[in-house]
Amino acid sequence: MKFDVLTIFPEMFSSYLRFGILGRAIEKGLVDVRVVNIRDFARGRHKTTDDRPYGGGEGMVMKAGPIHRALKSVERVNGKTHVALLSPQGRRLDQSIAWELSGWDQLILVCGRYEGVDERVRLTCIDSELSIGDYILSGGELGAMVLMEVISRLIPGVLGGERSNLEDSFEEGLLEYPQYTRPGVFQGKEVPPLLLSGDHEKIRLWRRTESLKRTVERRPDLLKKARLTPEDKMILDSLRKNPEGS
Ligand code: 4GY
Repeated sequence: MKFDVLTIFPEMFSSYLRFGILGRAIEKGLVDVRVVNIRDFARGRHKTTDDRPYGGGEGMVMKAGPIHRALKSVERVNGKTHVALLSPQGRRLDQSIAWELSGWDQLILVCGRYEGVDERVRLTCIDSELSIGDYILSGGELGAMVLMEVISRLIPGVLGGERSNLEDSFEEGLLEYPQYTRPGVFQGKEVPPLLLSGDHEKIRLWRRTESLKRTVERRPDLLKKARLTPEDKMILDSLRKNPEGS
């Protein structure tokens, strides 16, 4: 997967991209990220990338020309390229949209700032508008980082073989079960003794029950789309009778 990010703040990406799973994926060549400074395509003595809004009002609008020229400068890979603008007006990202986007060979991510980008950029250069959530950021950069991370994790080889995405219960539309590590007692709270029993079938069933319990309590909306097994349905039935889930 190739990502090209267009931004007026390219330095925001340099440290983030060096660390963690995404950093390693780049090192391994599984993911390629190029960051393009929109200002390099601005004109005039002041290299301005923004201007006052037609019709008046607060703030500034990103000019169409620099973004358009920056986009033209991006080399298109052999394959399918998709150009996305990060904005709260976009289609809201979730795990299934991430899977869909992972099918492209190249994603060009345009990061806006100020009050937004000139509408004609969206009309002439943008294939889709994407939002990472219903809140307002100061720019699209954090959205681009979230998107690159979420999509990279879906690429084969990016997560170590021992931890595939498919065992992630979130991938099935459920919340994760609680995790414990040493010490066995912390602030008077014990690790559930079952986890020390060595009975792997009992542990699997307990974890699945905890996942389902949490999802029912915190995110019942997720259950509608979740991929539930016959066993899950039995667990949910018994939780309805006994919500503590003994
Ligand atoms: N939410 N999801 C988001 C955002 C900031 C003005 C356009 C979001 O993706 N991006 O809030 N972006 C705005 C700021 C210009 C981007």
